[in-house]
Amino acid sequence: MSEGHKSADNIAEKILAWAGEAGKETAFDRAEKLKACPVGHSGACCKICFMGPCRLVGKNAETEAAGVCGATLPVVSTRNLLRNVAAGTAAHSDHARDMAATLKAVTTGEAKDFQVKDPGKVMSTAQKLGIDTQDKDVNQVAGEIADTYLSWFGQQTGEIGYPLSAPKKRVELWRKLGLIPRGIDREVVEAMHRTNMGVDQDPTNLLHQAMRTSLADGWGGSMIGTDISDMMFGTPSPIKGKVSLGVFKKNEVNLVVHGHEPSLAEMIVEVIDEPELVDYAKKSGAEGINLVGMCCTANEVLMRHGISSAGGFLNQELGIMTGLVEAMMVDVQCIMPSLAQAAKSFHTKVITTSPKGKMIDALHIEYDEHHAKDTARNIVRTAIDNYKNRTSEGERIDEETDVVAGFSHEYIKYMQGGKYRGSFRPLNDAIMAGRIRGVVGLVGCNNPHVMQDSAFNFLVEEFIRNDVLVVATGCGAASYGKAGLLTPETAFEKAGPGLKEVCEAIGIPPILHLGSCVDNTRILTVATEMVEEGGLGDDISDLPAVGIAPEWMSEKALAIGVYFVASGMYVMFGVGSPVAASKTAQNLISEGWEKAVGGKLEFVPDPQKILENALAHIDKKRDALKLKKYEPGKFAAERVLLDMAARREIDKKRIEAAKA
Ligand code: MSK
Repeated sequence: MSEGHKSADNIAEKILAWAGEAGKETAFDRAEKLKACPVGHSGACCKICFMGPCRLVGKNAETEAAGVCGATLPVVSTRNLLRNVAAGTAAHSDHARDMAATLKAVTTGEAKDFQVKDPGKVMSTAQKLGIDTQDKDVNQVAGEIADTYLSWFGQQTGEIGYPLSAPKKRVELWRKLGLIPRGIDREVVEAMHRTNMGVDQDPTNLLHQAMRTSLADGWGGSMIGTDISDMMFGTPSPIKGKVSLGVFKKNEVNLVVHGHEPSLAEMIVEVIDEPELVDYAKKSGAEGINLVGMCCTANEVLMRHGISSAGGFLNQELGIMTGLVEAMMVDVQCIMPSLAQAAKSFHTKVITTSPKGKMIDALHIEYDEHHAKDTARNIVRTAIDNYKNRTSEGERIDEETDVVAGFSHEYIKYMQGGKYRGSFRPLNDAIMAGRIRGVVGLVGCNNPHVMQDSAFNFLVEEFIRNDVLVVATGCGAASYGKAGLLTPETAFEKAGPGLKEVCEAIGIPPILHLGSCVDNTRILTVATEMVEEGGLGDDISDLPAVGIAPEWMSEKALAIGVYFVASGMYVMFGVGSPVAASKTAQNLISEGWEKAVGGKLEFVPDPQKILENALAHIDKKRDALKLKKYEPGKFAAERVLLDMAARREIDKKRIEAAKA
């Protein structure tokens, strides 16, 4: 961490300075005080049974019995990693299960406050799932989709459906290796069983299950979560918004929606402008009600409604420390347990809403999809009632940054060819010609052991300067937003000549905000479409593309990283490695996985090294595809804008492919 600075987010820095003077503690302070235990941090601690915890630190732990039971270090570290991946998969997939239950309840009329807002997405999803839509209305089809999804959780044998939409070669490889998940819950449960004391003792076998479990996330739970959100709340398209800790309004009731599942937040968006609630706020002395997002719920409501975001994971305590937050509604995942404590010195009410996520000292208003708007109104009123309790305590900064978000994969395709001829051809052509060097998914969490946003912002600027298109999700996307990098104008100043030219021609910024952490699956879909468009190989592993999570902290991030690897991608994580203690484990997830599935996972704490590795990998993939060597400003051929004949040719090929 650079001396004296905890964050590259200027407003966060100012609030942290105020908190330091006011004696308020944050995760940034606790991260400095609580040095991580080096044994656990490096994956050498086993606490699976009560003969331990065992520290596998002996000089021969790599090869000889080192735990009381005789476990070696590679067994313990890969077992820990598998458990992490299972937990991350469980989180995303349980989110998806709730969404599927809500979708089903919408179609049966039991969740009257919701509707299916994107019938087009329902029909395209049905087509992807092989559901017959003839003579059926949208509701009926959506009901069958929900049934299909719900069946995938408890499925015991066979294959869940979404992985089959990956490129053909990838599906064949997965089949050959037995990696297609049999059922989402089954893979998580089996991961827990295998890592129980005395079951799977083979690091390669444990890591095989890590890949299969992660695929139940990326091509299962997370993909379901994204698709249902699009069906029910609308598929995102570019929209303007603001991201910053300065988005709270001094004369209005500030209500924050924080967490991950978008259903209740969507209901709050729907009721927030109801005249009775606005009048109620005015009667309470406020000028209005200001809805603000935090973390991934922020990404969901920003992408669909342009609701302002207060930033990512590490901004949650700082939001409260502005003293301007009347209520912070939370649901599941990435909610700091410190929130209710932090809120105690202010007037903020922390409101938990999920029966799965309660917090001592928080107010609990349980969300029920059957009475969703009533729950939402209750929460808004609770925030309004609390306005009168606001004091002058806190650090308030007026500063907002404009962003453009909302790049669903459907929109990315649309913007390259229009409604009827959406295509990935222009992007593929630009990569083939060397205008765009490659694509990087620069995603993931913040971690107070890294100066907040510093690795993200360094890397994103370097990538676009090097003509690499960046796709972003989660807290990474919030980081670029706060830094002013998500507007086409600002980023165009920083993009390399080829990327700039393509972005101007297509009308996109060089950093595309794709959504929340479940929306990383949009990147899988984009990668699949790029492969299927032709010219960049026949598998995801052929693409000049890299996945990076430079400031990661969550088990969900590990599940995401592993599903990208299993899908054929080179993935790098910053911060440090959870298997650092074991050379064998490190080799198995890098060289071992690369040999097996074409993707590899590496932990590279130095952002400069991440950059070098990523560019070298992109260039290596370009060479393998026999593409023109990337040289800034020198392109292989004149730019070919799609004329009608070219578009017809693409359509013809697509129709032929569909018939085949
Ligand atoms: S919120 S999982 S800190 S991206 Fe999705 Fe951010 Fe990571 Fe949570």
